[in-house]
Amino acid sequence: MKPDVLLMGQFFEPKQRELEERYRVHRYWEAADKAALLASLAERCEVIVTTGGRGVENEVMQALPQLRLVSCFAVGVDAVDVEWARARNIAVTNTPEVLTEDVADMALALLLATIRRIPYGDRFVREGQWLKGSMALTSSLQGKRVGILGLGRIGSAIAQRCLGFNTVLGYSDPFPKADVGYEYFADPVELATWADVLIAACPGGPATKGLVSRAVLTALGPQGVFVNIARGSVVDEPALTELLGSGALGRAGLDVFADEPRVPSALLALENVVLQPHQASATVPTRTAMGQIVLDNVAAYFAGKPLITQV
Ligand code: 8YV
Repeated sequence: MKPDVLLMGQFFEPKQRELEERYRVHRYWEAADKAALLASLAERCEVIVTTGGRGVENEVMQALPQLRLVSCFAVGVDAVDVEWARARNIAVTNTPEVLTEDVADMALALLLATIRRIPYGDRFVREGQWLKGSMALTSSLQGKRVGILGLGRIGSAIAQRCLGFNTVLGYSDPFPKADVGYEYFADPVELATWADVLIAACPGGPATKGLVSRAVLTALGPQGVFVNIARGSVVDEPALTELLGSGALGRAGLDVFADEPRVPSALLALENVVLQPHQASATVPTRTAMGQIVLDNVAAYFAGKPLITQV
């Protein structure tokens, strides 16, 4: 009989289909009686598959005493209590590396779209405003001081791209990197004071919750640009919205939000924001590769082999 897998939420359809062909997959979100589903699986379900946005509650993991693996379709596993799972001999895997380049591309796309007002220019043409005159001049990315919050794989890839725009790089990270020539700032407020542009590329979770605080955003200032491709949780979203609305912060390019897919109406109303629906890794090749890693981790587990990407 096929092994049982509890699936917490939908992921890349072709790879979800493969999962459902190989295993006896139970769709948690479709269960009319979720407690009954968990009770029926308690003695035999060893694997959960989930996504970065859905995660899995500790109560669900607790209800499955045989659980040994949570395979997460995401590099960010902040929606899974990894320490709680680890303490109960439950491995958690993610999908690193394969999404780095697309996420870094989205950071630069958002940055350029925000600084050069690309969406506004598109509307300007479509709405016939060009017939009445030229669009206002914008700022330029060239020569700007770019501060990166979190110089991990994605932050480093973003930095590489920024160098191509003749920018000057600075960063803040819990761990200074000996092998980079960028200016280091231990304090995000100091980084924001120095920078023209601040890009959040740090992991989500309790350690970075509200890291981009009102003080950081205020330090970035009225000409400052904030880009977030990390997690909505890393920024004080109400402060961000207020400061953008008052002009105390210049512009923002946002791919992630505190309560996805819901975005505060006050943020939606602002013209100095470019918004994306958490699209950074959402390309066919990257989502295919992420889905394959999810499947490979599940297959490795059931084959008694080492996991591919345990966090
Ligand atoms: C995920 C992401 O696809 O990898 C991550 O951490 O944020 C995305 O690439 C998303 O979280 C899926 O829910």
